[in-house]
Parts: sequence; structure tokens; C-alpha cells
Amino acid sequence: MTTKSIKRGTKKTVGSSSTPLNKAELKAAIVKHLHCSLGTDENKANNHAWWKATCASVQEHVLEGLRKTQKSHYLNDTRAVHYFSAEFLMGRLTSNNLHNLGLFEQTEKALNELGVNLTDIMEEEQDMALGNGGLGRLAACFIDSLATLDLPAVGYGLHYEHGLFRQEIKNGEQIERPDSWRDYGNPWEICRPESIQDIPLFGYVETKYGENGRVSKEWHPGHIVKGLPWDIPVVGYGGKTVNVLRLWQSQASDYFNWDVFNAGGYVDAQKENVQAETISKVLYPNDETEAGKELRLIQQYFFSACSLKDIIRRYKRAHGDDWSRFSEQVVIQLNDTHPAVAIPELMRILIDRAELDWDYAWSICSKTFAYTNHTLLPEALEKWPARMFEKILPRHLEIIYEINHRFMDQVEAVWPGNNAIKQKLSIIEEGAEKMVRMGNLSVIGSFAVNGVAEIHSALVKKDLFPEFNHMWPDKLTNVTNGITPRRWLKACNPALSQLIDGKIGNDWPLHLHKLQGLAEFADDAKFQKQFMKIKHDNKTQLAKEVFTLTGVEIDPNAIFDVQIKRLHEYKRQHLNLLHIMALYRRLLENPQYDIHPRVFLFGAKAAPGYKLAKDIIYAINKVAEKINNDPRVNHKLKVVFLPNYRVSLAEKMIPAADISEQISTAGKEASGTGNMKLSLNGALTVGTLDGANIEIAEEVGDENIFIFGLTVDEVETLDRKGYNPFDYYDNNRELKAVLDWLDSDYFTPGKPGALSSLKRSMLEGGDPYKVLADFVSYSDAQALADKAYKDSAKWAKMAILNTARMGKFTSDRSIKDYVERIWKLVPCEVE
Ligand code: Z16
Repeated sequence: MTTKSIKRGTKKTVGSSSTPLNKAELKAAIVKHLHCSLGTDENKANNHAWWKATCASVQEHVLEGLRKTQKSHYLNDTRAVHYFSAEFLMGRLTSNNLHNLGLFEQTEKALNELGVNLTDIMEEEQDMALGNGGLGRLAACFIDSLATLDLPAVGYGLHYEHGLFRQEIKNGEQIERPDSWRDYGNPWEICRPESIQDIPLFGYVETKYGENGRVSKEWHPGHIVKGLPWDIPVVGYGGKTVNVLRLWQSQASDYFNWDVFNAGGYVDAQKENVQAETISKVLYPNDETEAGKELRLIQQYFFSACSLKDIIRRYKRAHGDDWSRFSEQVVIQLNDTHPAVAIPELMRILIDRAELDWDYAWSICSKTFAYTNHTLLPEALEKWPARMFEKILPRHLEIIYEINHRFMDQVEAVWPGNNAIKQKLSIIEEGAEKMVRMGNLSVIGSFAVNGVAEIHSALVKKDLFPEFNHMWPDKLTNVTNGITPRRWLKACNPALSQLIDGKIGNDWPLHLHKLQGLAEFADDAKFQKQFMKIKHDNKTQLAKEVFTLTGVEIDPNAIFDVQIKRLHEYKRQHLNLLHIMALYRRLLENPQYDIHPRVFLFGAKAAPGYKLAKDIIYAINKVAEKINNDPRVNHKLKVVFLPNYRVSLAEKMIPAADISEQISTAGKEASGTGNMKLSLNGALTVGTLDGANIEIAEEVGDENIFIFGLTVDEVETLDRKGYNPFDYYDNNRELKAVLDWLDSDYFTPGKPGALSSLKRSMLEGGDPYKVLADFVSYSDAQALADKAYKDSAKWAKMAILNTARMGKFTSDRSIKDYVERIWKLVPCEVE
């Protein structure tokens, strides 16, 4: 066995010497693909064709790596993690693959000699936006790290035809347009018709009585749909291990509605096909609220069932019908509760198909699954009406009842006669409508449950699942999130990466703690100048992009203050907006008001049904319009809302940011990951003591971050006392003036009240996220940030120390934590 234990900080060099493709070979391959795959030539090809030919040339090489990796995993019969996630927010793949293969510079040169610019042609790639935000991007960073660390892993998810909607802004309002990322084909994915799975749905359950007195169940499904897998190779940094991300597309099955077809109902049969193909049509755009839609549950079951069948097929190839080693070979990580239906699905397979008895089946099942929780917000916790469940998955509901029944006996043993606790812990919520609680099912069916930052995990134990924590004190744990430094520094910020290489060597993308080595230059005037020159260049580049996208001119000498994340009340973009309005007022009242010029940049999509979130986008755009066109202030203040925020736009904004806005109400942001990306690129955080901000502050030091606002404990105390936003409104003149301003037609001429919903939510609405309570503290922190920026040497030092001290937040560290605490995997080196 070519196995080794996980090494922290070992060799593995990345560079051109080890890669089998040199510049001449690359040129030849690209030209060959222009001719043979794309049917064009060097003179006729446009950027799109050049991009595709380049991908195809590299893909040949990637597929070799994939084959070797799969062979090696098979021969070593490795234990593997299966990362089940309804979302993988991959973004673009080309730059990442080139960097991870060590081919970026050669490809750049090869194309140059062909008269083509790599950066330009990479703009042809559509983002793979198969995710909403942090949860989906986390999955993408994790599979990058898994491959980089040579760990056997498969990502499983859905091959949505349409990813997260494309956002347009019309007259300040968000418009949703379909995302069609595959319109001109995706050169990185491979269709695998040889691995199609059949998935049953609907129907009824028959109870059968065997001769030996054995009672068994048979599910007679009403429909069968096909799952067709598409594989995306996932290249680890260094290019050795190439794992796969396997995404399932739904199709009508061949024997689907044969009767209708034979009866001459060809067109009707087509209608049924359309329904089957609807399953993987579109990603639900809600990030922190549950839509409760039937199709969504079908999506969840569809990809979970396809993935389990795939895993079992592979297991049986090595172990036949011997189930005793299943949980030694297979660990399944549930990324939130979206794939939790995999738990009763595995039970169904083991009991109804493999005919194992319940206890044995359960012992396998409950050693196989682990569950990651990403939120405490009650509206995000998944619940399905039992009636809906029964209609779609009748056998699974029976199994869930049985799991619950046995679990209730365990609860009875711990808290005899305590019905209140039973009601709280039950998988089934009794009420006007019976509901299936997917969080409770996930905790009961998993051997490990983790939160995503220290504070979040502490709150999961204390507030969300305290009784479960009492019953199984070792089950609940923490794994703090991380980000891949390959995409989020090396690839997106090449100038800074080169500067770092020159100072500390080039193996920091694998060993991010080495960035520590930059700290000794934090006071070095020359290094400060170099560091800030790169920031300035990145800002100049972003300014060009901003002008192209919005027509707004911004000055790279201004502070670039960035808030990029989904639009949600708890993330408090409206707190940022109130502060911008306060600055505007101060400047109008006192034209000498001394602040360094600042550009506030926003990027955010609102869930289409989330009215107030859309109102906040509208308000940001209307305030922006007014300020940007007001000659009294627009040399000091600009506000830009960049439309269609997505991974590829983040890659342009993050390297250009001076200030990172991480201003959620304490206790509400589970972790955050944008906070890590921005700090890694030398932006200073203005943030609350929430999620991973707390751990970022611990790493960078209190003097290198601007912390403000209520703590989790203070929020709790305030709630207990009874929070009244009017206390703040009535006692702060500036805050009152700014809120009242929203009621006027100043920002929406001729349309008074167009922004009033914001004010109402923060007053009559009770201000559920305590914007008013944190306003003064936030405004003070912003004043400190302004003051710090005016001392450019001080600012440079702080920025450098942010980059230098982000080592902890590499997703490689997160993955090592998962491996040691939960997955117990062993790396498997490839060739
Ligand atoms: C999501 O992106 C997150 C939580 C959730 O319930 C649903 C979605 Cl789509 C985010 C958290 O809000 C964020 O704090 C965290 O960093 C991220 O998941 C990854 O854990």
C-alpha cells in the first residue's frame, strides 16, 4: 500500500520541471484542437475558440491524471470521503486548473507566441454558478484541498441546467434572468452514460409476509427517472491527484410511460419526459430560507439516491455482498441537511434490498454519515410536510418513523416521562401539519456533527441541539471553515503572489502558515511601498471594470470599501447604507468634514421572493445615484453596486479591497468565508464579533482589525430586557435624521416613501437584527479606519500583517481537521 500518514508541511514542489507539457507541445496541442475539435484555424478563431482549444489541450493531460488516480485508489482499496452537497459553486475552472497543474505560465507564453492573450480568452468562460453563496463555495474549496492533499474523495451533487440567476439592475431594481452556463458547452465536463442510475419515486408500499414469519416491505414506485452523471475532474495543486466531482442530470427513463407511448400517445409521453427532466433544471435561489417545495425534495432525493447507488456499486465491485466493511470504506459528509434523505435511503437499501436486520443496518448507517450545520436561523432549518414526504417517498417516511420510534425509547431512558423533551427531539414535529425535521434526522443518523466556526459550534451545542449534546457529548464538534489559497490569492492576485514568492519562496500555497514570514517586512518601508503599489494597481484595474460595468468613475486613491455577500437582513447591508448616508449628511453640513475619499462597493444577490432584501438593493442604488451625481460630495464619496456578483467578479474585487465589511449581528453569521479571502489579500476588516471574524481577530491581533458592536452575550441580554429600536432613534439626532431621510423623496425624486420599507423594518418592524443598537459603534469603528488610512505607513503595516497572519484559514487546514476528527482518511499518493 502506498499510503502515508497526513504530513503537515512536507515537500511537494510545484513547477514547470515536473510537467510533461512544455511550451512547444502546448502550442501544437492548441493548434491541433483549433483544427480538429473546433474546425477552425489560427486566422479565423475568435477568443471563444482559442479558449476552448486551450482547455481541450489541458484536459487531455488532466484525464491522464484522473485515470491514474482512480487506478491507484482502486488498487489500494482506499477509504474515501463522499462529499454530498446540493451546491458546488465552482466559478471558472480554466485559471485554477492551469495553476494547479503548474501550466499557467507556459500556457500564457505559448498563447502569446500564437498572438493570443490568456487573460482575455479566459473571460470567455461562464461561471459554474451551481450554488447560492458560502455553503456552495465552501464545497468547491474543500474538493480543491482534498485533491491537493492526495485524499481519496468524490464530490456528489446536481448538474443544474441553470445555476443561480443572472442579476441585472434596471432603474435600481434587481431583475432575475436565467443563467445558462452550458449554452456553448463546457470543455471541462465528461458525460458518463455508462454509469446511469435508475431512481424510483412516488407509488406505494406493499407489506409482505414471508413463510418464516418475516415481514418485509416492497416499494412499488409510480415513476422511474434516470440519473446521468457528468464528471468534472478536480485537479489538486501540484497536479498529481485528480479526483472527481460527479453531478447528476435527470432524464426520462426509457421504460418511462411505455404504455402511453405504445397507445400512440407520443406527445403525452414527451410531456412526462419534460417533467422528469425538470428535476435538475434549476437551482433554488434561496440561501437562508426554506421554500418547502415538492420539486426541491425530489431534487434532494434524486441526487442522494444516485450517489448512494454509485458508491454501493463501487463498494460491491471490491467487496461483493459483504456489508461488514462498508462503513470502514465509506464516509459520507452531508453538507447541511439537503442530502439528509440519504440516511433513510441507505436504511432502505440495507433492509429491503440487502435484507439485513434493522439493528445491523442501523449500525452500518450510523457509522457512515457525518453532518455539517451551516446556520442557526430558524427559517433556514429544513422541515418537510409528512404528507408530501409520504407522497414522494412512502417507504422512506415509514423508515423515518421507525428510526424515530427507536430513538424516542433512548430519550425515555435518559429523561423518563419527560414529554416536553421528547417533543423537542422528535424527528416528527406534531402540529396543525405534521412535519419531518431534517436537522434532527441528521443528528440522530450521523456519528459526527460539526459547526463551521468556534462560536457557531458553541451555539449549536448550547442553543440548537443542547439535549443531543447531553445524550452524545462527543458527537458535536467544530471545524472552522477555510478557503483555498490557490484560487483566492495565487490565481486571483498574481502580482501580490509574485511579491510574496520573492520574499518567502513559492510553497506558501501549500503551507499557508509560511505567510508568517512576511511579518518581518511589515515595518520595511520598501516592502510597504511594493505591497501598496500592487494594491493600487489592482484598484486601478477594478476601477476600469467598474466603469465598463456601471459607467461610474472611481478614483484608485480613494479607500475601496467592499461588502460582497448575499443580501440578507442579518448581514446588515442596510447598516452600511445608514452609515454612508450619515457621511453624506456630515459632508453636506460641513464641506470641510475631513475624511479620506472613500468608494463603497457592493455586490449582492437577493433571493427573488425576499421583498425587503430587494428593497435594500433598490435603496443602495438610489442613494448611490444621488451621491455619485452630487458635485458637493462626489470627490469624497462614491457608492457602487456592481450587478451580478459571482465568483469571477469576487476574484476581481477582492484583490482591490482596502476595507472588508463583515458586519452581521453577533450570533447570526455561522462563519463567513469572504472575510478570510479579503483579509488574505490585505484588506482590513470592519467587523462584529461573529462567526470566523472572532478567529480572524485572534490571528491578526486586535490592533489590525476594527471590531465593533454588540457581542453574542450582549445581544442575548438586550433581547431578554426587551429591545426597543425607538430608544436609539429618539436619542440620536444623526440616526433619526438619516432614517427620516428614507421617508422623503430626496433619493427617489417624485416618489416619496419609495425607501420607507427599510425604515419601517428598523422601527415598527422591531429591528430584528439590531441595526440601530450597533449604529454608533459602527460609525466609530469607521472613523478609526479612516484615521488609520490617513497614516499610510501604519495602514500598509496593518494590511501586510493581515496577509501574513491568515495561515489558519487555508481550507487545507479545515480538511486536515475533518480527516483527523471525523473522516479518518489516509492520503494515497498517485504515481
Ligand atoms: C449558506 O451559504 C450558508 C448557510 C446556509 O444555511 C445556507 C447557505 Cl446557502 C453559509 C453561512 O451563512 C456562512 O456563514 C458560512 O460561512 C457558509 O455557509 C459556509 O459554512
